[in-house]
Amino acid sequence: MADRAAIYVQDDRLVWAPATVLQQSAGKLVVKARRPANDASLESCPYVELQTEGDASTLPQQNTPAIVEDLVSLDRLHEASVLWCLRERFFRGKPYTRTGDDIVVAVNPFKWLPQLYDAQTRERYGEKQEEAHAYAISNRAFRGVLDGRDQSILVSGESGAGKTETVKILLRHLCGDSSDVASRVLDAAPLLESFGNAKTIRNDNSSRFGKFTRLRYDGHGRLRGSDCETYLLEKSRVVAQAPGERTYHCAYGIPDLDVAALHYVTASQRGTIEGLTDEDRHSQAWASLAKCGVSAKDRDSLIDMLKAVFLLGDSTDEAASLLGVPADSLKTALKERTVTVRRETTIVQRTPAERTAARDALAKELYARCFDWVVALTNEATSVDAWEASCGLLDIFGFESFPINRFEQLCINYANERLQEKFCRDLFRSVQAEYEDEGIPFEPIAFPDAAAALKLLEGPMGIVDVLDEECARPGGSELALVSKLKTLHDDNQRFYVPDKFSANKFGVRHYAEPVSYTVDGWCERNRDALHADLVELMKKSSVSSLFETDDKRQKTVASKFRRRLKTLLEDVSRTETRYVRCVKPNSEASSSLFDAPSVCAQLRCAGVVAAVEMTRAGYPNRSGHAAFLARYGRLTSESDVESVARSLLGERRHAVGKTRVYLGPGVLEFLERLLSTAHARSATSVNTCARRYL
Ligand code: AD9
Ligand code: MG
Repeated sequence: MADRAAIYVQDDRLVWAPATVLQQSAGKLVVKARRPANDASLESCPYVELQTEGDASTLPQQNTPAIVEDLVSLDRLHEASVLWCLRERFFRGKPYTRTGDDIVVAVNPFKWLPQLYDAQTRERYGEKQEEAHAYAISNRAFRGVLDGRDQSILVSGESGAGKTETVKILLRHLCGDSSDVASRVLDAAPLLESFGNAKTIRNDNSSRFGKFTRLRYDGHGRLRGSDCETYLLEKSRVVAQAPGERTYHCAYGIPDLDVAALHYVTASQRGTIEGLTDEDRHSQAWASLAKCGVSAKDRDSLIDMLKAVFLLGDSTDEAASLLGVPADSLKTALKERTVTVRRETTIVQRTPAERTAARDALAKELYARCFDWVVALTNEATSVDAWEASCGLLDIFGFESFPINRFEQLCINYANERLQEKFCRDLFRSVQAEYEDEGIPFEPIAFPDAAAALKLLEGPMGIVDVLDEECARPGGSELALVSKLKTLHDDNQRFYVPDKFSANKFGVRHYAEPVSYTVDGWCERNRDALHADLVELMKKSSVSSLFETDDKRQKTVASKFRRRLKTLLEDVSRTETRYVRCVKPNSEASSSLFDAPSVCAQLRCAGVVAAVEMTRAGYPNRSGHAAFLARYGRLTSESDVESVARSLLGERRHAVGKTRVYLGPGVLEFLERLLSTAHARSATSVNTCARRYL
């Protein structure tokens, strides 16, 4: 039977299920669909017979082979084949799949596969690239470093998809032998995790900040040091956590403090983590501090500061004493605020709610500065003045879309919009390069245009600008933000109004999907300013050094983020860039569940299918010369690939490259029809068949 009978049919659980056609007549299609037995979520019914309407030739066809190391080598390319390939690899303990040389898709295996990461495997990827692996990416980056070219690897994916673990895997590979520098660089990771990670409902070890680590090498490819930048630490977690979540890991290891009994942490009292105990995590973190060269004195100050942060919710007196300020001064600064209008100073009493807010703001700010301090300490411990080439590793929050999306989601999605634009640009270039290598004409391909989205987000009078304006304007408000955006961006196709009746919402059509944002509290989140009285008090405290550089006219969160994102992208654009797209196979952290609808949605968000489609824009199918000749050569009397293609395809869209034959839309199906007709009428001359279809 010809292959065209092997297709994918739509399926609720699998999204696409492989099926074979049993019968096809007058718009009716009977297929036998396979229900794979390896998936714990599916009942053990290996085959089902389905009857649907439609035509088998319009459904995605299966590939031979269906399981490949490189998605680009699938001869029939569509979402179904990508999904099926990733799924089968997941169940075979192969979490990595390539998309060309510079993109790896990593499906979180949710169990440690030691054979994938042993010294032998690491070595192997040092010499030649075999199976798809994260090491193939780090290896290529390292080769670039050896040639003196700066590199970066951008790791993305949703929460729990495995970004942080992947970055650690890459880091270990890139750090090479166990030198002193390497161990200092590697020790910094658990330390930052202790201060910046926490248990959330999605991930027991969720990073609540973005991180860009640059490894610095000398001219011989020897690691010399590193440098780390962090983005948008989630401060709100310090004072409250959602049910089932916990505060930052480090809080549970503060000596002499029963953190679970405190006001700021009680919500998550029962939130324990399986696996690493808090003691383990803590002994590691404090040990890393010492290894990073932090003095006992600095360590004690850090502990006092952390204690003060978490005690603020319960005992202002104790917090004040730990911070080295008089308790009365702290109480006053929380109770009252000084307002200066036209050089006249008055004291305004805060309402009880405002007092709580001021106290929480102080706790959050102190924690954020503790975190920055830890980052600075690790940077000092690994800093280096001179280097020949760098390799940057970005572990950044993936695209987010929840039932309610707030300011944080806007920032995250804004970052993803920029990164996606870079991803598409790089991809475009790689497609162009492939066509050049193959010696076939490059025709411009559809390129998702991010300009309108970026204009809306970061352009003049875009969301960031208007939000800043509302934050600066006396009487500015979130409702005014929405109404101004409606007026200013009415004609931008990336902007939309999700709900005519809610004045506190606006929508952005992101590259992944439209997201409706709820603006309540955005002005405060964006200003994120500690009142001047509290800043002044902190400048007199034992942690004054952390407040020295405070600028009164501090920038807003959104505009700071815009500036830093711009710098990040400028830095990255000066490097050779590779990508790891992490995918979460299920929300239960199970190594035997593959939630196809969710994976499919993630692939869309990560632009994986779009990437493969773009690679194939002009020519959706391709085949190596030998495979093409072996399959279709018998349909003609010709023997070389060009003549076979010309005689079978005539004017139909195709191109013969140096190593591959590229086929335009519908051309593969046409060839397959020729083949099956030839089979059916093996007695008839093939040329007659060909003429019938031409
Ligand atoms: V978040 O956005 O910070 O919430 P990440 O960083 O994407 O998220 P993380 O790397 O923390 O996810 O991975 C989540 C969990 O998946 C880990 O704690 C591991 O238990 C598991 N994981 C991830 N990658 C691997 C792997 N390569 N092998 C085994 C893994 N387990
Ligand atoms: Mg993480």
